[in-house]
Amino acid sequence: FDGIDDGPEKKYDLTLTDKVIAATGPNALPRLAQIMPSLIRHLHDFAREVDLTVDEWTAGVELINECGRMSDDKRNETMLLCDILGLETLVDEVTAHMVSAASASGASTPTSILGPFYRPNAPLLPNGASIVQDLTPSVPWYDEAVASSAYITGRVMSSSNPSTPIRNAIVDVWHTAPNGLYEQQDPEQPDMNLRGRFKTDGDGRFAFYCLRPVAYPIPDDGPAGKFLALLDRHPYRPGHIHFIVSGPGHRTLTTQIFDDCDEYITKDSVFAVKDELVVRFEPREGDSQAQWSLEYDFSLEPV
Ligand code: MBD
Ligand code: FE
Repeated sequence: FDGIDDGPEKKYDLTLTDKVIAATGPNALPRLAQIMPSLIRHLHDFAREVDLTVDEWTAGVELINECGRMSDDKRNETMLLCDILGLETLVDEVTAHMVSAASASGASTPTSILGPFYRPNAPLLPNGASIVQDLTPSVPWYDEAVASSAYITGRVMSSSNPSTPIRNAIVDVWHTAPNGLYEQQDPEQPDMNLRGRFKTDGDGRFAFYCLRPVAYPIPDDGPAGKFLALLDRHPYRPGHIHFIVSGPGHRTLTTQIFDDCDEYITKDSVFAVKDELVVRFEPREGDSQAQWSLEYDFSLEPV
């Protein structure tokens, strides 16, 4: 942006930055000794570049403090702050780049971010079961106007050449209710609602019932949401379903799939959409349990 003509180097004394970097001792944790000079340099350059004031710096500190105060095992506000700044997606991209550079096998399913709402130990269910724990249309979290049910099946494959099915892979899945809330955000939902783990059969196949995901706003009642509003940004994510897919001898895949009909598909507030992860739900005939179906295969990297 304009207003800065002669670059930060000329305007401010750089010896402070050098001093802070040089203060690291010889017994520092090696990875920290490697990365901190860069972090310090970028932080200092940032503050110089924008002429950061004490009030602005204090506001930043307070934002991070508020995020920490609000976080517990049900809500990770600091992660949400990283997400709206694109940092979780960037770190995912950097990691994927390192992995693919080291790999000799075929293309595996792209990763996407974990997000703040994963819970381990979702119920282990038989293939063909539903992760919807109570489909009575009277439950408060079920909005009949937007809810529709879906059957999702697919195979977990190895990206080895030739590609082979992985048996006993675990497909760990979670998504929001039609009211836009994950089960742990919503006292009305049963514990572990819309979460489940499925084990693949000998053909690498899994299958389950769920709901077709809807677009929803990330929690905007906290500091991350306030910050979005100050940036004049909307809080919506396109409808998505989260997965962690793991299989013996393979790299565990954290990813999400996205509904191609969603109006937010090109404007995800946390920047997690990738083309290969965009899916189309097809109308499902002759199944009283589901109006939509989706076939989606995952491809895991051998380790
Ligand atoms: C979500 O539901 C989510 O998946 C991510 C990555 C960030 C905020 C809310
Ligand atoms: Fe999510």
